[in-house]
Amino acid sequence: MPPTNGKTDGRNPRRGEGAGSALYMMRVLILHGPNLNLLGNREPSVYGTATLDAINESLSRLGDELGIELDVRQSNHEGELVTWIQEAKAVYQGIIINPAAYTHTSVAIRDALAAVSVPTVEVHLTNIHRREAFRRRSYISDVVHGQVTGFGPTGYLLALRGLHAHLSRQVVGDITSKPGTK
Ligand code: CA2
Repeated sequence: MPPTNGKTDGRNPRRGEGAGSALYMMRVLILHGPNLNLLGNREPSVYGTATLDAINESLSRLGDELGIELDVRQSNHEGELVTWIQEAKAVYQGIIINPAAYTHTSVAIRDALAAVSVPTVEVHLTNIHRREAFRRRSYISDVVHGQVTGFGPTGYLLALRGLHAHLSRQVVGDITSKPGTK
C-alpha cells in the first residue's frame, strides 16, 4: 500500500522495481490465438479448467506487482494477430504470445515477429513436444526470445517474470554501456 500521510517513499507504485523503473513503465502485449477463448468450457482434460478471463486476471495481478502495463488481446484470425504484432513495434517493450494452432502453420506470424524484433516469449499450456507430431513443430520458436511449454496457465506467469527480467537487464545494459561500445 502507498503511504497515506501524503508523503511518498520515492517509488511510484505503478512503476516496477529495478533498474529501468525510474525511467519508464514497461509495456507488454499479450496475444492469445484461435480457440483460446474456449478455455475452461471445452476439453478440460487437455487444456484444464481455467478460463481465459481467469488467466488474464492473474496476469494483470502480476503485471501490477512487477510494474508492467499489460494489453491483452485474443483473436481467431491470423491477419488480426499479424496486424497487432506489426503495430507493437515502438509501443511495447515485449510480447507474450500463444499462437495456438497458428504455432504450427503460420509463416505470416513468424515473419511479423521477425520483422518487429520486439523481445517475445512463446507460451503453450500443454507440452507441445509430447503431443501429436504436427504440434512439435513451432514456426516461431527460432525467432522468439524464449518458449514456456507444458505448465498450464502458470506458463503465462513464468513468461511474464522471464520477460520482465530480460527487459530489465536490457535497460541496465543500455544505461551502463559506453556510447559506441554496443
Ligand atoms: O498448448 C497450447 O497452448 C496450444 O497452443 C493450444 C492450441 C493447440 O492448437 C496448440 O497445439 C497448443 C489449442 C488452443 C485451443 O484451445 C481450446 C480450448 C478449449 C477447447 C478447445 C480448444
